[in-house]
Amino acid sequence: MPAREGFSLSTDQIRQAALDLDFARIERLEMEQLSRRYPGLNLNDAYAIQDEGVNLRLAQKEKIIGLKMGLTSASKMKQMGVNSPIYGMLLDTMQVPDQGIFSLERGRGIHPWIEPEIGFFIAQDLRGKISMDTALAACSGVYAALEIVDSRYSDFKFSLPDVIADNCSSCAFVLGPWAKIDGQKTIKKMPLTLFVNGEAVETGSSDDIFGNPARALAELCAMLDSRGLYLKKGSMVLAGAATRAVPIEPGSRVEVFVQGLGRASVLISA
Ligand code: OOG
Ligand code: MG
Repeated sequence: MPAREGFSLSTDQIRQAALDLDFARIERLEMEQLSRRYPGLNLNDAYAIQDEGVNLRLAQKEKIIGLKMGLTSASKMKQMGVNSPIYGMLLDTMQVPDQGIFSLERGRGIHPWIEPEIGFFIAQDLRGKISMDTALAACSGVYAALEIVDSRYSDFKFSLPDVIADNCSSCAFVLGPWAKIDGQKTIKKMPLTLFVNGEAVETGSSDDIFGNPARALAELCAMLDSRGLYLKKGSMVLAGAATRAVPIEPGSRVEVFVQGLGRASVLISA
């Protein structure tokens, strides 16, 4: 069958890749990077695999509640060895309540890591190439947030198309209490700290996220626009981790504190 324009994989291969990634997630088994199986794997293939994987979960009655940006900070790009922002989907089943429990036993997590983030609630549709101010004006709230990422690939190693196909390592997330947005100053240069069992393990600033987390939001709109998509009213958005991610262990309590914004925390159970 001739390849579709812009894709190196057939629709059958895209579906099989999505099924394999979903199996790895559900069974908590690492798998080989897709780019080893398909050396020509490109970004169109990768987002198509991501879409197909999300569709598999929608068929299981899970719901899309927002999007996440990833690899928007220098610390994360360096840690993962991938230098380009990516986006993935957040599903209702991924949300853990603030101060709630993330249980490794309930079929979640192969080798999960946790990272400090800033989240937004989008109150109006956002489309196309927009400024940071336009992006912020469409948000009604902002949150201190934690994201638990868990690559389905062996040793948490991947290329850019691999990680996109894997819904950007999405696993779980926690939003702290909602805070009102009051223009740029609400989210600018806020120092933040990631604590594990009360000990500060990573420190950074909100501006480590793409220069400003609102810029990550505007970039997300531009990336969606290039695929004919837009950010829908009522979505949650995670702007990307400000610092490196750290592995999580059962029995630990992880908290992010964002100065001027608030906290979010989670207990990790076996
Ligand atoms: C990919 C997802 C990156 C972030 O906030 O940078 C991400 C990964 O690190 O596994 O969520
Ligand atoms: Mg993240």
